[in-house]
Amino acid sequence: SLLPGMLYPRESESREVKSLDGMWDFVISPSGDALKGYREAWFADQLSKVEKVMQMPVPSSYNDITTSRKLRDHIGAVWYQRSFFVPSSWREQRVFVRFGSVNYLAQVWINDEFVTNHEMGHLPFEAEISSYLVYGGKNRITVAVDNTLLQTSVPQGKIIDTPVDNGTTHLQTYTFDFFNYAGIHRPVLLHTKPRIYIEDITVRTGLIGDTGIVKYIIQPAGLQEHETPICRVSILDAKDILAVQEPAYGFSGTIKIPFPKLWWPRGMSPNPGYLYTLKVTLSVANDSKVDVYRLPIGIRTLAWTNTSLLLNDKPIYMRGFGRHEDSILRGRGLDLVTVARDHELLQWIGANAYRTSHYPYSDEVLDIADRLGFLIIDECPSVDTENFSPILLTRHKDSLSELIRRDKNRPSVIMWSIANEPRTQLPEAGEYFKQVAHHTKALDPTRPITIAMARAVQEDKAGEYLDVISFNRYNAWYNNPGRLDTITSRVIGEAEAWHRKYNKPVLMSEYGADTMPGLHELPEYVWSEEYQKEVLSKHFIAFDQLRNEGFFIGEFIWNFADFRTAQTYIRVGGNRKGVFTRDRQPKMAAFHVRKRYYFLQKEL
Ligand code: GCB
Repeated sequence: SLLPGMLYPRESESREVKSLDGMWDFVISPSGDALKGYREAWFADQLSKVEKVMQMPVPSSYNDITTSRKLRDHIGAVWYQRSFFVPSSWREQRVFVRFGSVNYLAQVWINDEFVTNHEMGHLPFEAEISSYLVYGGKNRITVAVDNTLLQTSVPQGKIIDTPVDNGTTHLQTYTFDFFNYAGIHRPVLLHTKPRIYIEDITVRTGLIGDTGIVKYIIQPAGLQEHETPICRVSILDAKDILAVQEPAYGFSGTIKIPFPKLWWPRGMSPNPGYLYTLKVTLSVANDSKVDVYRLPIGIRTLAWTNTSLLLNDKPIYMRGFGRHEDSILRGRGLDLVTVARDHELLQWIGANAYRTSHYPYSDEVLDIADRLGFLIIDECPSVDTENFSPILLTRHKDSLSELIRRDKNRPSVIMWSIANEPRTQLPEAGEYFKQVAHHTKALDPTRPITIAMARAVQEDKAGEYLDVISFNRYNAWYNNPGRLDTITSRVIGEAEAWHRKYNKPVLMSEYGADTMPGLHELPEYVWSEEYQKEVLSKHFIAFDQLRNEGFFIGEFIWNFADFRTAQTYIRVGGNRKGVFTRDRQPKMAAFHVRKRYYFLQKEL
């Protein structure tokens, strides 16, 4: 890939990590004068000297923390700033700053200097800042964050002028069904690397007979032409014991592990999610500094046919959810308590899979998925894609380049979702998705690709470029609300039609019903807990029949938990299709889903 590496900052004997999370100074740029901060160069001095600042926690979305409607619904730039100290000893190192995610546009200054910018939420970026720092002294970091979505951003939105009581105002509109939370959403980490360092690692694993195969490629950085590097790679098991006695040498190579412990998903092994550690050591002759990086890896194979997805040569059936990174007050900000609770609930309910709808989830979330053995459909941030243009195509491809660069080594990631509910009926959609698909395949031929489809089978123009067909459909909700008697035959009919048209494996990536916890009614009536349970049940009947037909590979309820959306009269505090509430307690249907998911686990 043409992008530099994006290895997660991990401490080692050669690397230090220092978190900049915590309270930052925060200012909203005035709505009448969006450029004020830039004009007055707010980054060039202490923000609190020129503006009235408030304290804003990082990581978090800024929207739901205060009582201000203006801040919740703000469009345009906000400014974050804090100070930090850098020890003198770091002068011998390279220093980087890494943002896990800033939504949507970020510009970063260190002291008076502009150091980097990044467009797109939910994906990390970093910059070397060695030459901007004061060593053994105080430094300042300033970040301007702009949440504006346009027709050329990923995802797309529109800014419209609209009349209000005292004139007109700009309004951000978007068609996707989740609140456009903004801010510094994931950790901000300072980290050091030696002068010569390991920039990237790519690992592919396989199995030949009883031998595990680990192929690796190391990308070094900082080497001078006359220097002779020594790159040494070894593999440790989960107990930190060498899995193979002899290390491998060189920037690329193959390591063979006899009788490896394979990475299995939940339910297919008593010990799912087994991880080894790939330990890489890089040094050069006559330089005492050695860089060390430890990457968790899982040994597994992945293959697919026109009817199934095979992990370690066994067909897999996925039972899970579409989810969101969303929680009360924090919005889309990384919250480890919520992350831990979600994975407890996913285990309690017997799920083995989820889709990172509708954007890449944090490194921290995927670390848990790797470790617990969840199967992940990893989705890029393109949702409701329309008005296809060359610039949109470029950004869309960029989103996949950045996603694959970040997640390529993860055993849990078994599929790339290159879009959610794009307008695939449009004539331009065919060529557009052909290009996105080719781009994705060129970056990673080892995983199948899919789109969560919303349009009708007959009119679709994108399916031929995919490996797996996923479809979202709301029978007895948006289509025929209240008509539970329409679900089973329609789901079966649609899944069969997709398979007939494209001869590829099919899964249902969304289905469900909005449900107010505590609302009960018999016979079942829309929005009641009984109705949600029955909608799911009718789908289960369809899935059981489809599984006998041999091409159906997974069922994903929409949604794991209730989540916040833009304000509209079809949403009560947000989307209520969760099987769990927004504060992560079960609705009635959760117990019902649990019975099915455990039954499926036993059967497989
Ligand atoms: C969909 C979308 C999802 C929505 C869901 C709904 O098809 O993919 O983002 O939240 O429907 O509940 O309307």
